[in-house]
Amino acid sequence: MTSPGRPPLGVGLIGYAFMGAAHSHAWRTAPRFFDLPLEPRLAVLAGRNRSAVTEAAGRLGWAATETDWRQAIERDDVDLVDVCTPGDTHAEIAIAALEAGKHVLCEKPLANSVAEAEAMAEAAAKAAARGVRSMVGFTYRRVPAIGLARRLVAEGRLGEIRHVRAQYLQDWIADPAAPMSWRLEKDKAGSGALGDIGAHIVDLTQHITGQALTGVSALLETFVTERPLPAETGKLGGVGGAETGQVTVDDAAVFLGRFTGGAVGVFEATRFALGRKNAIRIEINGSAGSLAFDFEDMNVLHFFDGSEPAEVGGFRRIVVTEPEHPYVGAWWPAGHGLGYEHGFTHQVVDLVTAIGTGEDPSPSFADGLQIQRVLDAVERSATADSVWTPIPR
Ligand code: SOE
Repeated sequence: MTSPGRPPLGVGLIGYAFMGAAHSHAWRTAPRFFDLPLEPRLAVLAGRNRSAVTEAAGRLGWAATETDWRQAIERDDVDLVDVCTPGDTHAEIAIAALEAGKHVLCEKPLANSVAEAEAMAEAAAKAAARGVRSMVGFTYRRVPAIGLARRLVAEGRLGEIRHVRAQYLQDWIADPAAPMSWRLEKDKAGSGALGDIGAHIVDLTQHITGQALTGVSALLETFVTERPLPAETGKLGGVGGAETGQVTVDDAAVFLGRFTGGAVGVFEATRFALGRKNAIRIEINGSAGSLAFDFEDMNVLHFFDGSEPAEVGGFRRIVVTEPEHPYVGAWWPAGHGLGYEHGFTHQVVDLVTAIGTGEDPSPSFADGLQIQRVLDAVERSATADSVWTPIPR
């Protein structure tokens, strides 16, 4: 439902690749399905290449373009800056926007280092005192089945949480001929599978359980250290040319963790799980029940209720498409299902609602900083000799 009578919220989006397209869709769609306190306006799209940003703005529905993000932030028709650039520019753009009094949505992971994330969280706290809001884009929190999982844990249906098992599995660089991308350069991305997709399962498991990780023991691996430079730029993947470049990030991250409530966790993030395209698998076992989720079947949550008699007990396959489920009431009749893009739309809904009602959105930059500290601890653990115990031959 569009709400033209509502006060406008001018949005400036920085970046127009994969995430920029997903965010554009969300900004356009959210007010058409949800009753928002403010009316998002797709004011300006910013990117360095004039012809590419002009083409993207036309395709994605933006009213104007800028080739310098600073100009976008300064515009009077921009109230909120949405940062969809590689991680090495998050801190500079987000802090400048907050200081200019603009609300900020920043893609995950929040930054490329703890120091940057600390500066961002500090800027966000100062801005919040002036009513300027900020949020980090851990969109999978907004998948209805994940919302239901969190609700079941909060209601005590799982009892005391003992095991957390989480995997984020992709395969888009499993082929050594897959070309270089900014996601494989430490300077630009901060880390590899760890920050790009591992950050999501850190956020999701903490969000569902309501517990924070207190420590980790990790290993990181880079399977392919040199790749062809891209012959053409694409979304993910693309075609490689004759020249090669160095991969400077991890291809896979594997770690153990402990949670504040006493649960133990096992985490795995890789872009080498051949055949797995975007599998986010989470299983949680508590003293009273268990739940399991896989993003490749994202409209389903498996729930085991330990109080049921053994003869009829078993994992229940809940199809999370009922109007009672988080976010679902605004969409289609039961059974019709949602997709990847809906998480981004729900993110816009929650952010605009928080801004309109004067509340701090979640996950905050402080939450993003906490996750950055987990990523940093994983990297430090993986390089510390003490965590690896060789087996004598
Ligand atoms: C690439 O691995 C990527 O686009 C991540 O950066 C996103 O966060 C995830 O949603 C899909 O995969």
